[in-house]
Amino acid sequence: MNITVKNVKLSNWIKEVADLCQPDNIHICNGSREEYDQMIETLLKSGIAIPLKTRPNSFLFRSDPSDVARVEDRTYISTSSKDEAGPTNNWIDPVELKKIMLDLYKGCMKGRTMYVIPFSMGPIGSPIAKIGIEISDSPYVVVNMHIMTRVSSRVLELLGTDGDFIPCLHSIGAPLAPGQKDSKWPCAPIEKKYISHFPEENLIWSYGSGYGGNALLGKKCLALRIASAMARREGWMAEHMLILRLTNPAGRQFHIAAAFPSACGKTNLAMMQPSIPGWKCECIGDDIAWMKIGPDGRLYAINPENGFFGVAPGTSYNTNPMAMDTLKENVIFTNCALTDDGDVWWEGMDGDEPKHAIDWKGRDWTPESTEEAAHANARFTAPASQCPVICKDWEKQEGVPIDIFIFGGRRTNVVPLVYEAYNWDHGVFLGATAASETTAANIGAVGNLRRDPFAMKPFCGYNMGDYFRHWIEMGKRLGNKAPKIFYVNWFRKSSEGKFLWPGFSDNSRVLKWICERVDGKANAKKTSIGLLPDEKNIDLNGLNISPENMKELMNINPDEWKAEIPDIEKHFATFGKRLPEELREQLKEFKERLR
Ligand code: GTP
Ligand code: SPV
Ligand code: MN
Repeated sequence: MNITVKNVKLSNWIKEVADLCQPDNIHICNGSREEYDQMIETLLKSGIAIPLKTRPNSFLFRSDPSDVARVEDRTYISTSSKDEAGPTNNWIDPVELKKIMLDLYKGCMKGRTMYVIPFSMGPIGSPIAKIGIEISDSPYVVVNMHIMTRVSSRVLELLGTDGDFIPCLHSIGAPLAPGQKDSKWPCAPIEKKYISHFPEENLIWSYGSGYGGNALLGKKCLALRIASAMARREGWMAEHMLILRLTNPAGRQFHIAAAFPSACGKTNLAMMQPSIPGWKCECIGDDIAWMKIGPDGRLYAINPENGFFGVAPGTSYNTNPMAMDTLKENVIFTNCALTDDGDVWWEGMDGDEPKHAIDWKGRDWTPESTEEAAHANARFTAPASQCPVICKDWEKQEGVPIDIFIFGGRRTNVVPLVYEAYNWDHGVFLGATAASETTAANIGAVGNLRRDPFAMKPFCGYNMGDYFRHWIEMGKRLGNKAPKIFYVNWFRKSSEGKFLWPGFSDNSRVLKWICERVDGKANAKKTSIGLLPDEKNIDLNGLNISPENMKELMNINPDEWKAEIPDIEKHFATFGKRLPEELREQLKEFKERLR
């Protein structure tokens, strides 16, 4: 195969991978509309993509039932010493892991085309953007990368002959023998899946899965795991955070970055339309924030992505109208149900359930069916530019100045609707001890409470103890310009198992209190866990919520919090000497306040 690319490192790498994986063809992607259309055409012909009648240029894909989410158990941070990866990551020695994976990669692209995808995380050419090249044998990955990142031949031009990039090697791990019929969603069995990161050499190797964060390597692999390790070396931050701009009735802008674990409400909050009059919310990003200290000493955030890979179930005009309006055209849907009139459907969509549909496994479905029509981790891939409330500054090179950090998660009980950290170090303590119930965004049990510090447990590319230290140090550098830190929980339930808080657009009521705190206009009371609003401080105008519910939402039960302590101690102990002294001190003070 005669492939010419100017960049020496890239040209050598392409040759090396081709020799190893032995594809039938090589295709260098240019990111054009024609290329996208052509790929879709091929996917349609083979019956892998299903065209939707009601949404122009939109298609449904169904994955293999074994390949429906990220695989944290098969995700590795491969540093030369285990200690560098830390207690929250899976680790295999890089030499050993590479040996295992080289064996798997050998001939793995036989019968397939190898796509070389040049992409930029962040606007092309921006000083904070990072260039990646993904090599993949999945056309589904190519079309998704087109939406989620900036794929362009301009990226190759920018690289020149000697520019550097992050190599991201991906194979679905399903070579085809001559004449062998392909399956609709080829992938490798779970024990052969590896999502591997070599942060010491900025390298990503993924094998065996075609789904989401396992395969679209610009997202979690590059923009979080590799980027977080780079960020710590270089003094910036790569976080699992949405970014939004909230404007109050007086016209003052607040920029908020919020970290919630997977499937815990980032996309919804990022596009939220306030239910309180006069407040305006605009979306800058829904999943990842890269932040640097600017010349004025404040922290500036950019969204390195180009699209949304959002959770479909639960998305409706009622809950997230701006997402629904984003999904009218040019969308890839994965593992949603197909209605008889050729549209997608999922649980929680507006209106009545369809009387009949084809479920995500391709079987007939009716409301009487015992299984869900759409998989709980069914997703949409849509261009960010299509969001009606995308902020005009969302691609601004210097980013937006962050005023507020919010941490949170899914807690059925214990954790109140909102509280404020006493100071930066206390805020870092709240982030470091955050716990949340697991969701369908990862393969594994759902609803299990686990510590998910800063919503980064699955995404931190180095020792989490050092990551805590990095947060402490960023606070020192930011000084009085540091964002204020808050903690929220939209998911507290009553004893009958119903959500106590309406959530969604009404979360604006909580954000309003947060902004007023930052503005020095709202009161708060000191409690053992942090600063809580007085009940009358949360604007409940026009909201039909009982005083009992509000009371329960704000309730702090000291016994329940005391019961958290042993688990926090156990969690902290896993970091040994790497746990910053400041956090040990915070835990001590917390225990004293609880006494
Ligand atoms: P990832 O893309 O996996 O990182 O998820 P995410 O954090 O962006 O979560 P997303 O906004 O997609 O929400 C996940 C699920 O939680 C959806 O089913 C939402 O409908 C639901 N959800 C989001 N916000 C709220 C809320 O305020 N209240 C309630 N009850 N549910 C919510
Ligand atoms: C998440 O799980 O946090 C996601 C989806 O945003 S994935 O891209 O699969 O990681
Ligand atoms: Mn996410």
